[in-house]
Order: sequence, then structure tokens, then C-alpha cells
Amino acid sequence: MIWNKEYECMNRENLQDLQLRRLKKVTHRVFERLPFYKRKFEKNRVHPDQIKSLEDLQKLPFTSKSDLREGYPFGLFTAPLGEIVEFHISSGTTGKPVVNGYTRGDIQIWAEVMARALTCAGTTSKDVVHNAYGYGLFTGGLGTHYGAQLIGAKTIPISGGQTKRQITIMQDFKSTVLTCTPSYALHIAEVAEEMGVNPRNLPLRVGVLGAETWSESMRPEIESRLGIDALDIYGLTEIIGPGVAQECERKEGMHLFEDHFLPEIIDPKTGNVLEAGQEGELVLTTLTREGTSLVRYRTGDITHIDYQSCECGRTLARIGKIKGRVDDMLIIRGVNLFPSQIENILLQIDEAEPHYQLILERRKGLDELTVELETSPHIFFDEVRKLEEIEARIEREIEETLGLRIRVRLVEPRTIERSAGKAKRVIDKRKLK
Ligand code: DLL
Repeated sequence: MIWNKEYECMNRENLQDLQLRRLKKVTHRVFERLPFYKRKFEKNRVHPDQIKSLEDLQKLPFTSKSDLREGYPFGLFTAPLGEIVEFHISSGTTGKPVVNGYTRGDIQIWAEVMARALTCAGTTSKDVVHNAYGYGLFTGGLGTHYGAQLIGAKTIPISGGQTKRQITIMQDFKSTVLTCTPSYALHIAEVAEEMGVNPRNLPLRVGVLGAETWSESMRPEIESRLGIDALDIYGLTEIIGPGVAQECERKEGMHLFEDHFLPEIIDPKTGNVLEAGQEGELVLTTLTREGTSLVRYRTGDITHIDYQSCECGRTLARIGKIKGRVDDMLIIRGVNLFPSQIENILLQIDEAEPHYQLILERRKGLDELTVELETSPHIFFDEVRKLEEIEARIEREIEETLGLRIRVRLVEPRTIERSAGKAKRVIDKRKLK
């Protein structure tokens, strides 16, 4: 099923024509409305009239998260405040938050891209969407809500938390589509088991899971525990919220709604645009947003892009699973790695559960990483020798795959904190000192 065939299956030439027309419009819009962009463009000696092809996008300066922070709260709005009907704030924990202001038109675009995303995951008006993304300033709850409403699906605006109640409601209301973070989906399965409910017997059919990094190995884990198809959804507050890209049932990358968001992949160090297929930082330009139009916004997310059309019929480019954020990259004794690379290994371990945390400390001036991983309930925690043996095996596995010696510590089941939203995977104790 495809929500908007005209745009999702457009031939590339027509799509590029449309993108160029919209790109010209948006560059004029930001240049004329925001002194911030006017200054930036002038500094780079570029004028919106010079945008004559999509390649000309590369002449334009980037927009960074710190630019948005400096504009807090309304400094980067590209529509008059009187036209703004909703605000959202990014969930970042450091520094000033980033605000996005939506006009009525923006809310319609959001509903449209989220309706596409949910349909891409197989949702129809017959479905019961159990929306456990947080409602509020976080974009997950309301964005999903608008899309589900547009489709005409029955929406349960349950938000995150009170997990036992979630399970009862799923059973009573016959929820078929679960929308939440992948880590919360796993927690739902765990709580169901504790309640004596087999999570596979819940009426759920599919999960539309995102807002945090999850490795490819997490997918079968969630799918088998909940008996669902687990599909990835990507988005960020600065651009619109969820609904930037969505995986279809083929599970081979997330279709990016390119008629609204124009993607580039750049080398995060040099800023140079990379070729299709190469891994780098995703940069997005909003082509249709009114309240907060952004040109070449550096998302900080590492992925690659594939322009081949998909067997599902969509011609939209696909981005690969997000490997992590540029600023989440750990550098341990000179080796660069993302938490998702460790997750990929940990999830292969039979004797452990998919709950882990990475503890980063500084000892004698050197960064040290310890992996804490929960054991499966069937492992007896008093069998010290056996535990040590498993720890050593995981350490070896990590060393062979990533070339780095890291300490692994098995911990008892349910000792790592669960979250109803984004899981906290890295505890950086270096900053606490
Ligand atoms: O997390 C929007 C969202 C809500 C997306 C619900 C999907 C579902 P923020 O709180 O602003 O917005 O966080 C955005 O989260 O830059 C990525 O680093 C990360 N992220 C979002 N989706 C994914 C994903 C929402 N599918 C930041 N995989 C982004 C990996 C993701 N990381």
C-alpha cells in the first residue's frame, strides 16, 4: 500500500524538477525573511538567484544545531509568529533546546508524511494504532497521532509509561500497530511476560519503531519476542519530527520523503558531498516547511543513501539504518566506534538479554569503556566460573570484530534502567568528575 503514489513513485526526472523548483523557493524564503541566513549567504558570496540546478545546493552554507540554539526561542522562524500554531522542542539534554514552530501548513505536511510512513509500514484505516511515543513537546506522540488520524486509523494516544496498563489496553482494544522506541517495545514484551501474558499472543502485527539507534541485530530480537514485523522510522525535531524516512516491509532502508526533504551525505570532517552509497553525515534541506525552513541542516546522523528504486514500487531514495550520531562516536585508545557496533555483537550472545549500557570512565588519563550486559534469567548468577567464561567470550568477540579490548561485566536481569522513551546507552562518567 502506498499513501501518495503520485509523489512516492514519481520518476526521478520529475522529482528533481519538483525539488529544484521548491529549492529555489526555500532559498529565497530564508534569505528574504531571516537576517541570519542573509548574512550567512553573503559571507559565502552566494545569492538565491544562483541556484539553477540541484548541484548548486552545494554552494550554500550549512546550518548547524548551534545556529538553532543561538536563535532560541523564535529567532529562526521563517513565518510570522502570528502564523505559528504549534511548538515542539528537541529532546537533547545539553545546552539550550532547539525549538521548531509549525504553521497550519506545516502540520498538514507532517500529517501527510506520517500518513505515508504508517502506510509504508502497512497501516490502514482498519488498524488500531497503539501510540506509545511520548505526547508533549517531544514530536513522537503528536506526529504519529496526526498521521494515524489522516489515515483514519483508530488511534490510542496512550503515550509512554504505565506499561502494565499498556498491555491490558492492547488486549482489550486489539491494538495492531505499535508505535514507540525499539527499547520500549522490548520492555513491553518483558512486562507482558511478567504479567503471565505471552507477548506473541498480543494482537500486534507491526511496530513502527524509531527515535533512537537500533542495530540490525535488534530487529529479530524484537520481532521474535513480540511476534511482529519491526520497521524503522526516522526523523528529528529540527526538520519536522518523525516522518522524514520510513522503512517498508522489505526492510532494506528507510524511504526518505524527498519531495519535502532534500538529502545529502557529507564527509563530517571536510563538509564535502559524498557519492551515493558512501557513509557520512546526513544533511537535510526542508523544501516545503513554512514555520522553520532550514537549508543544509547538519543532522549529525551517520548513514548512507541508496537511489535505486525499491521492489515496493516507491522510487524515493532510501537511507540505511542510522549508525549513530557524530557526537556519539566514542574514541577509545584511538579506535573510533559507535555504540550500535557493540550492540550488534552483544545481541548475538545467547546467554544475555538485549539490555546493556556502556560506561565510559577516565583512568590515569586514558578513556576506558566497560560494557554492562544483563544475563538471561535462566543463567544462575552464582555460577561465577560460568559468568567469567561468558564475559571472556564476549570480550574476545568484541576484540576480534572491533579491534579493541573492552571490559565486559554481566549483571543480573532487570538491573539496567528501562525507559519509556529513548534508552540511555552510554553513561559518560568522565564528565561527572
Ligand atoms: O526522535 C523524532 C522521532 C520520533 C523519530 C519518533 C522517530 C520516531 P528528536 O528527539 O529531535 O526527534 O531526536 C532526533 O534521534 O537526529 C537521531 O539521532 C535520532 N533518531 C531518530 N530516529 C532514529 C532512528 C525524534 N530511526 C534524533 N534510528 C535524530 C536512529 C534515530 N536514530
